[in-house]
Amino acid sequence: MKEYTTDQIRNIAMVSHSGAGKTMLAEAFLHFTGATTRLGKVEDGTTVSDFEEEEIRRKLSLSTAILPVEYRDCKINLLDTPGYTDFVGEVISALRVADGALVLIDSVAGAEVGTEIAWNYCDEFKLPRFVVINKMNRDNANFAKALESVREISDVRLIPVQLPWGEKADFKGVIDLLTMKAYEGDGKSVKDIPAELRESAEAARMELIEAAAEGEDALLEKYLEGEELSAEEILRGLINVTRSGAYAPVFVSAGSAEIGLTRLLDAIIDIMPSPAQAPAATAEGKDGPESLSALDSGPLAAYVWKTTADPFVGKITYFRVYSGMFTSDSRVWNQTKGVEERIGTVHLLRGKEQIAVKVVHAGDIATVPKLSSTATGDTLCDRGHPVTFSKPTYPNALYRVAVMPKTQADSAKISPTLTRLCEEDPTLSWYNEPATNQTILQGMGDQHIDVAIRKAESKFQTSLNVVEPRVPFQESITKPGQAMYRHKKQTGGAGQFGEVWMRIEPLQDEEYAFSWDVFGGAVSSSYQPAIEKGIKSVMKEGVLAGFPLSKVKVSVYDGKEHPVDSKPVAFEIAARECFKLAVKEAAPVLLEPIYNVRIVVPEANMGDILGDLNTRRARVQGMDTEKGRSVVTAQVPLAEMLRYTTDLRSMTGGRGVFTMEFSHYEVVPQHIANEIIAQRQKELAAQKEE
Ligand SMILES: Nc1nc2c(ncn2[C@@H]2O[C@H](COP(=O)(O)OP(=O)(O)OP(=O)(O)O)[C@@H](O)[C@H]2O)c(=O)[nH]1
Ligand SMILES: [Mg+2]
Repeated sequence: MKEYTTDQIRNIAMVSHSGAGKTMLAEAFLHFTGATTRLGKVEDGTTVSDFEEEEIRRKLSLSTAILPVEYRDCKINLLDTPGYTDFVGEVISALRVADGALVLIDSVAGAEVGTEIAWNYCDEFKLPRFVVINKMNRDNANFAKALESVREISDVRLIPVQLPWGEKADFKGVIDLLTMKAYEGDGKSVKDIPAELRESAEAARMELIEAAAEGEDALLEKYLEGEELSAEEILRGLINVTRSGAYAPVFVSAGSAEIGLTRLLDAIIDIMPSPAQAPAATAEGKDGPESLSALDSGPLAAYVWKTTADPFVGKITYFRVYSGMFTSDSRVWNQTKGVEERIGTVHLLRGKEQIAVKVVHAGDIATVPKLSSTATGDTLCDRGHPVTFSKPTYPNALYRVAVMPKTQADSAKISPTLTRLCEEDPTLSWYNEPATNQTILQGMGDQHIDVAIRKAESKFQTSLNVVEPRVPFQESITKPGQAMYRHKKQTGGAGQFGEVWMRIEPLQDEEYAFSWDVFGGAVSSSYQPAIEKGIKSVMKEGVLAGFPLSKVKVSVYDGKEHPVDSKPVAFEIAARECFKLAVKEAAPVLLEPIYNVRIVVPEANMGDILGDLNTRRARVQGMDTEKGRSVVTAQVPLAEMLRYTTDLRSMTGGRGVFTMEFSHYEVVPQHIANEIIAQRQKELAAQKEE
């Protein structure tokens, strides 16, 4: 690949609902521009973008691929993101480093849930965007209807710069309103606009000019005075209104038929900003926020937006250079980690193909293998000019499973494997849940987890079984209690003696508090650590049903010791038993985690959703409508939400989405608590027998 400098680069993320044709359109661009000799197909697993084993198997994208399209002496770094909502983390990471976005719309389905999610993220990152009504060759393709459906979800005004030349099987090409020409097929053959389309094209061009005129005061004046705007002026106006986010220009295409390619590529190069034209990046410098322009001569500053781990290729770090030049065989400073990294050979990627380069110019996106400490979200820079870029916020996990090793050999690998998988993916995480003694893997949905489990197997040879996670219940007390316990073993051999008196009471915010209130030396304070150890072992294991105790204050206020037989272990046992008795006195209860849940569904589903929430012990907090969709906020016990991702999808045909985050712990209603306790005691008894 040729070397491209900042002005010749465009970083464009392709986003949409799953299946709108991003991967296929990118494939068409690559084929059209000669990067490939043959047009791959998603169905056959032969596209440049979907090269991972799981992508080929599932026939859809699971992670963002970089597809540089070389055209008109420029390089467009297309970031082909996955549309399936489980993989939204990939979309967020790509948008973080893009300077513009193509939002693809299936001409039959129109705007869908995934479109709206992607659209909102484009808003969040303030990205200029194009709307591409794609798959115009499909049987029920309808340009006008698809466009209208996007208007419904968009605060940005939409302005067609193209009209379809035919629809469905007759989709021949595009009518371009900037040049007022008809572009047949991929666009190489340029014709006059067919007579029957002239009138509608004229009308649409008037609207386009009006929108473009808004881009500059002088243009607007000229326009209002009835003067004609030149082609150059119209383009200039359009550039301004697009980059400011006032308008999103609309295009038409059919990737699989390679229709509508040239003028869309032209528009990306002409209208979308180069890294130098995009708003300067800001990073946190030594003396506060610092603005970094995409200049080769600036201090080095690069943001790591993606990391992949592979046992064969090793770790690959994806970065975007915001300022300065990134060179092979150099050293850079990782400001986030505070370490220096040795840089080997830097690569540009085209799908899975790695192209070694000596230098990456400001604004470009590239990769480097085998960095030891660098992770996604880190900033790489000059040691002498340290800066830190901000990391985007990723959604909280919605779906949890408990994972267990299939064999003994897997058991040793589980923790390093999970750690490496989670390093790759900011929306995937794992932890050991002490309350249930399970290893929890959490992500965005069942497919997300499924892909992770398969990767563990194929990439890291770690086989995992998946089970439904237990809810991390806790135990606590609701009133003060007290008890005494004497531990005495004084027959034969060395004796044991310890006696402890304690009072306990519920705490509000703190997990645990201890006070030593023994007066007159009834128990010497050297036994305090042993006594606390006894209490803490019960705090960990609970009294009711084996769940950890929380929010308890313990005061040890009396006891007795024996000059010879008292020893730490005796006091530890006494304290443990005494504490158990005190807890039983203090009206113990089971607590469960409650989550704040926000559900967004089509209005038609609202009744079903509320009815269903009722069966989940939810407390509905509010109902609202937002862009024609219903929003419900509620507090729901986690125990009732374990499979909500799947349930909501089936209730709404995939059109419902939700987010949830931990709120607090709350007492479990008695009849439910009884069931849980009985069940848990059975399990604990079974474990003991084993
Ligand atoms: N008729 C028609 N089908 C298309 C077109 N583009 C893509 N397809 C088909 O639509 C399906 C989805 O295409 P993809 O390119 O994988 O869509 P995507 O947007 O990348 O989907 P995700 O990776 O899941 O986000 C595939 O079966 C394609 O063959 C098109 O222009 N016309
Ligand atoms: Mg795809």
